Amino acid sequence: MRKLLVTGGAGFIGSNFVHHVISHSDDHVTVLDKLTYAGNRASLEGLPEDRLTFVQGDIADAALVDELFSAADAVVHFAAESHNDNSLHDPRPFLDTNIIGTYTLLEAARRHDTRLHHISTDEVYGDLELDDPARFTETTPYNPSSPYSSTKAGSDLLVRAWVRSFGVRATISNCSNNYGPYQHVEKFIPRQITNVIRGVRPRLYGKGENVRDWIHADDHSSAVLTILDKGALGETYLIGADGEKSNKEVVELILTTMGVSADAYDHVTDRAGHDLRYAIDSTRLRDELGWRPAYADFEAGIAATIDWYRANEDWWAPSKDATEAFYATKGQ
Ligand code: NAD
Ligand code: TDX
Repeated sequence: MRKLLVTGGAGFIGSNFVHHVISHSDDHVTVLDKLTYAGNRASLEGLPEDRLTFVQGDIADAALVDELFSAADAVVHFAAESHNDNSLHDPRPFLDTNIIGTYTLLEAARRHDTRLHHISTDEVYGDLELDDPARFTETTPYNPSSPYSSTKAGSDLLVRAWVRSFGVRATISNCSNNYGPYQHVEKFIPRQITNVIRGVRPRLYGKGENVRDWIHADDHSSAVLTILDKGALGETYLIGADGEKSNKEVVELILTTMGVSADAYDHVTDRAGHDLRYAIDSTRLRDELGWRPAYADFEAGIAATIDWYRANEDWWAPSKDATEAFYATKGQ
């Protein structure tokens, strides 16, 4: 039985990964999570008590991190400040968690020679033109646009340096946009679904032409477990499921799936520095490690996600008003 430490395990993707690991392995999981506004203990409910230990704390707390690393066989690092719009408003927590927090984990991995998998994003590569046939690969140069993506890029570069200079046994994955249950209502898809549930028109930034490459969070989790088990140390793997859609297409799909007219949305102030298009080429992960996504049907995945938000208002309602109050101050 492997002892896994999962940082950020009360967040959207981290909690999905904890559920995935507990149902697909014998591993014991310890979650280290600060429970910021984005963390929710309820996302881990229903798991067997003998398989999961929850520790509330900060990944930048070196003493706590050292103690937890001394008891772990491997660490999967999801904890981050994750929302671009917040990073444009107040970048500081992004530096503290994404840079200093990752540095703190790397130093502990070095001391204890602990296997570490670092979770990152396709946003480190910047953006692509709408008509560019190219997609991001493991060799695309870094070119981040926002305070969020630049701190994620910085954290990736720290991991690479600790691998090369200190021999830390780490891998990195850069994934595209995730969707599914338990995603915070600040993010695009749950924001629009919960708006429609409340009778509010969805809000599209700018013209809505921006393209994101959507993957179900379950597929992200299966890819991360594959890389943890079979990935080559020191290497980077891109995770994606060929899910490119414009924001306009996604909003129209949400509206029609929820029985509302496809044009019942508003255009609002665009995001500053808004990346135009992301697209992932995940050939390496598929060819070298044999990973395949399970969700081929985006429409079905969105319909199931809508059903989940309809059935779980208790989970998201406490965050909704504060989130919308923040957006209102930005004209969004
Ligand atoms: P999230 O915001 O839903 O969750 C982040 C979690 O980290 C929360 O539980 C929060 O409490 C915790 N946390 C924040 N600061 C912490 C700290 N200092 N110490 C300990 N815990 C802390 O984020 P998410 O969408 O689940 O993203 C998880 C990871 O995946 C991030 O590293 C993000 O960059 C990456 N990622 C996300 C997406 C996406 O579409 N959401 C895509 C690619 C990569
Ligand atoms: O109300 C909205 N209207 C809108 O048009 C919101 C919240 C967003 N958008 C647009 C902005 C983006 O083009 O939708 C797209 C998706 O926005 P977000 O959900 O904020 O995601 P994004 O900025 O693409 O980043 C996400 O994917 C990569 C995650 O939040 C990151 O953590 C991850 O690294």
